[in-house]
Amino acid sequence: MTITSAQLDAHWMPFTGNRQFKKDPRIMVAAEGRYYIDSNGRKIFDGLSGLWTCGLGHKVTRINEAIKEQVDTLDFSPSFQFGHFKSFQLAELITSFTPKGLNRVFFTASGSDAVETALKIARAYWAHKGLPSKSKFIGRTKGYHGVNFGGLSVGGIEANRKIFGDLLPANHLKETITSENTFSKGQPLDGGSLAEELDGIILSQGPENIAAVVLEPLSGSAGVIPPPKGYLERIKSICDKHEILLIFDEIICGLGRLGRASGSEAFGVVPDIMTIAKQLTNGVIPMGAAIVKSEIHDVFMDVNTPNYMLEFPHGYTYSAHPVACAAGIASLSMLREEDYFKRVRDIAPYFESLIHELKDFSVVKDIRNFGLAGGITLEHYPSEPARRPFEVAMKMWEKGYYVRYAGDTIQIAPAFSVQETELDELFESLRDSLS
Ligand code: PXG
Repeated sequence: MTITSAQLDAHWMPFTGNRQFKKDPRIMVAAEGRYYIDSNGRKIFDGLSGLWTCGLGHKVTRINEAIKEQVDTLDFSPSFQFGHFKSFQLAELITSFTPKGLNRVFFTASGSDAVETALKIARAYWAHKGLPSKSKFIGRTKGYHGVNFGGLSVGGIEANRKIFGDLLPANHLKETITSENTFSKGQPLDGGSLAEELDGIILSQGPENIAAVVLEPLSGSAGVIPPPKGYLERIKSICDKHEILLIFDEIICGLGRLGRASGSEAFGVVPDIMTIAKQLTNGVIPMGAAIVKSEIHDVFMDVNTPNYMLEFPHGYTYSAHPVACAAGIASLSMLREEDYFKRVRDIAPYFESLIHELKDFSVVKDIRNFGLAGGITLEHYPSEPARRPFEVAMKMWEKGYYVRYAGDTIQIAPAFSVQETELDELFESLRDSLS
């Protein structure tokens, strides 16, 4: 099969240099296990598990069978006012992966929707508690929380925000990469005290005006930035002191990438609200969720209105889509039954040792890793930070590797079943591409 120029013109691609892509398209036609096949019949190693989605690999029989059975049984069910069994099964299953206390699941259609849902729950929670002025948010520089207006507001990647005009009121903590903690393996020892800045921001804005702090426990899209030791613990205690909710955006961190069920578990800090997506269905069908503590949920239910009235005027046509639920149940069941979190923890030290061997290249300015996630910051060409990662990723593509290039970083996040020999070859190719 080929692609025509009219077809290329018709599709405006997301987060893509469309002009470059359409001159030299990179088209996937099939996928199995840890590999894609491209339109030239080449086998391509999937170095980012799709888009951090497919930790279980591609063409997973159990997930595909569940989907086929679901479309043949109940292909769609109205998400409002009527239910189907699988959403309740999946919700209960999700709560067996989340920290104790986070046990009410609101389904969404994507990660961005999950973030918007979490922000709306936070504001509405305070309004129900008689504190409607608690409406501002605090995010972090380099944070990524999707592309809708709320997520953009708390997000801290300037390039994603600047052309879209007024956003929600939000302040941003500093990023946690410092000159002292570059090339850290896992959680940096330096930088935990950066969390103290939160206290000052809260006092300057007034705690009575702040709904929530929103963070990725480990920043993913910004290039894999693990939290310094002690950082998240301090953030949590400052939030508690000022009665501000803590939202962990676990869309990349959750469900195995860090070798645990969540970033919360990996780093030992429990938020009030958590968002997940991506690995929830192994990326096969779009789905996200916001999971909240029952105390938060109960405030919504504890209202003096007739019980047929809505408690939370929010939801998506595709919330808890039955086909996504079927994929989610299969995906989560496999993660648990086949002990993939342990598999990630077992291979992570090998991944860590290989990625840090790239330190000797003069263009490599920092390397960060945790679990099966790695980020490499490359030296900028003058005023062109994104060019070198693009060039390196294109060399990798020529060699049969898909790795992600974003901002001034290369990101690597292979499937949970990745073999040591595959990592050897991937990093060997990366060494060649950096030379
Ligand atoms: N929050 C986080 C932490 C994410 O990583 C979203 C929200 C938004 O999810 P949706 O499903 O609306 O895209 C994400 C998505 C990358 C990359 O390579 C990361 C994402 C999306 C695309 C690329 O880093 N993360």
